Amino acid sequence: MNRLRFITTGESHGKGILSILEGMVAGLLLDEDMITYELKRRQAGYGRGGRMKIESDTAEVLSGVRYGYTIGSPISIYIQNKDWKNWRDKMSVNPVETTAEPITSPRPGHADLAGMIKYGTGDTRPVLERASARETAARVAAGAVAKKFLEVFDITVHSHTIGIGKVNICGEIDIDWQKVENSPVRCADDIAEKAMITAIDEAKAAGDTLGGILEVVIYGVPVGLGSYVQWDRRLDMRIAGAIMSIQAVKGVEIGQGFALASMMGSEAHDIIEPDSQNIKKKWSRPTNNAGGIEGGMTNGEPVIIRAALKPIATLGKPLKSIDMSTGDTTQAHYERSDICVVPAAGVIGEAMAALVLADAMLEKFGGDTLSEISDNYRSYIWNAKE
Ligand code: EPS
Repeated sequence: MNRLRFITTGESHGKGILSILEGMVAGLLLDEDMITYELKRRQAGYGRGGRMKIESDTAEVLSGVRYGYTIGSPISIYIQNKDWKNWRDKMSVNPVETTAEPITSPRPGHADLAGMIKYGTGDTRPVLERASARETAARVAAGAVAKKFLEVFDITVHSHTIGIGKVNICGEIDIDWQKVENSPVRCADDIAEKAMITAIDEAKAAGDTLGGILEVVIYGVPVGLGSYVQWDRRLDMRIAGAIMSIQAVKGVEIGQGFALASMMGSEAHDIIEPDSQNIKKKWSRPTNNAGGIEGGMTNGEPVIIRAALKPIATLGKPLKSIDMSTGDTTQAHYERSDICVVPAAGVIGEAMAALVLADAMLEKFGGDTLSEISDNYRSYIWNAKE
């Protein structure tokens, strides 16, 4: 990212996780409850394991905010791991007399195997603790700040579930975002929702797991964020990288993505029509196959991002693996896990997309205070109308 930077720290069963976001303007209204609200959204979702009954993620802002407003310095947000009390010995920072048995049978599809070799651990525990999607709570915390910032410019970020396993929503549906928020699988299609829940129940009963597809939709994005002038300024590349970095994501599309490959040019591209009714701009686009991005820049249409998640790598009926200490065939390691995390991944996708868009807004409109960037934004929008 060019103007914003953020990193996360923490292990899944350590004391807690921390997010540090730097580059946010001063003067943004922000409090802990706003961030906690997003954390709760990430924790919900049908298909989660026992861990979510233990955790009740709450944001504690350690720095960067005073009297309810950002002050321009790094914003650090701490989220306590309630489960830590059960892991004090296994995850002790200080040396202990009796260390935990090493876990030596890597799970296919997980970071276990490569991580053990790369970091020379001889044990998957240190690997899985950080590779865990628990880390995404810290991303959502940083993303909550980015979402709050975007809201000032009437940019809103949503997500919904398009598919879980083999169940997909039927074609184009008018998305009722409130309904999505109330759905246990974050799906606005009633029929698909029921089938998704059944699919999760069946996977659980079979000791198996499920992936799926989520979609992030962003409204109110101004024309011209990102640029075509250099590969690393292209906004679609920046969005794709950020979304791909989410644990278990194996594919990312913008707009119609892969489906565009089999269309004729005449059906793929979104025609431009005059629009005299629209006071903000002179044109309209009856379709949005491009997903709001053309030439690496936003084109003023909603930005639409899809991500495909592979099924969780921890299976109740573990897959074949080897014991890395002996080389003998064995079963992969199993410990408590989720069955399906597609609904949660939607909220994480929102956070990552919001961070990239906030960065692109800061890059385009600059400034160190909210009023400075707002002035620049207004002047651009005003001039673009002429
Ligand atoms: C995860 C395994 C499960 C998930 C966890 C990610 O945790 P545990 O091993 O404690 O049962 O619930 O996700 C979270 C804790 C979370 O907050 O999303 C894994 O192995 O990646």
